[in-house]
Amino acid sequence: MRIRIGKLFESHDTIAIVAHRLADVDATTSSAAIILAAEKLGRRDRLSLYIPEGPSKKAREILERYSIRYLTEMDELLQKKPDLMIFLDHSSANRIEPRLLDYIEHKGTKILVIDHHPPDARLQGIAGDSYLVYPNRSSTAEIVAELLMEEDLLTDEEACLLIMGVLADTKGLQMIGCDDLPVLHRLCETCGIKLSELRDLLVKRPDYSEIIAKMKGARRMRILKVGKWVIAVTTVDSYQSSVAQALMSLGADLAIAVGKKKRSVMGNLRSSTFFHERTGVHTGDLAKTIAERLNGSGGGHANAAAFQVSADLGTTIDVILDVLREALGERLEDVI
Ligand SMILES: [Mn+2]
Repeated sequence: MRIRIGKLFESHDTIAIVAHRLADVDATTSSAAIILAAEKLGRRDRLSLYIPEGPSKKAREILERYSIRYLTEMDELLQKKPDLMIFLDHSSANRIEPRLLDYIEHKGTKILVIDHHPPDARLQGIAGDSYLVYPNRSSTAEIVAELLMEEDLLTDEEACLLIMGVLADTKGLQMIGCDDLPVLHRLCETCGIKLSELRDLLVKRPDYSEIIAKMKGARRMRILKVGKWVIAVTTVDSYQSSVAQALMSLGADLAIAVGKKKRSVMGNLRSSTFFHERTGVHTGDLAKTIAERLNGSGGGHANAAAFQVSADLGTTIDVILDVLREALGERLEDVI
């Protein structure tokens, strides 16, 4: 489907851009660039931006820098009676609130999906042919960039914003693909600010409490050896996910951080791709098994997973060690 942003502004009275909940930098910069382009066409007052639960921290800073306001309450959005809703970076209809989906279906509101994730069947059904999805692109920002370029709406302001979207979704270009390069090149030329400077804007200093949690996690770490694999297990009451990640950066093949939260124990697991490929151990399966044995819930991906159980810390760690022993089929040795 051929979509022209300028035409959309002309043919709709009120347009709502809908980012996913807790919008990340990609979703936010994509939205902001469309809003700034609308401003140049004198149509900014027709556009509103809706971010359920508000944007993530970094994304909020970006919106503040560009003085872009956003709505966080669905009722405020519906009061504006948008006749077009543009969904950015959603990937799945599950990320859209059910009440909003009902509203769209009931009112027959037109929608447009712009995304780099392949849409699920439901989202595709809702969008009909009104979606612009390029799964070979690493960010939604690039797709928005192309839309704006086609109509000469891309100035340095939008270009710099959209580069931040690309940087965020490619881990600072580590995950960039060949298909992304031509757009990135044009964005870069138009923006005129060095990529390294834009990348610095996205780096956030962790909170003091997060830094301390990581340090404590390292201090309390138990180091286990299974054959040639190194497993780190530690206890911290908060930031288990960042702590497990920090232990991975120290060199663990598998890292587990657990801690008490009210009456339950939360745990986070991380492993390297190499460990998963060689051992077949899937952290999501480990988390699920641990949870099953301790009346909790758990699961996740091959290299990152989490669980929450109703047990004390000591019992949880014993179960973790049992589950690891079974999964690896070998004795765990403490490294002192
Ligand atoms: Mn994205």
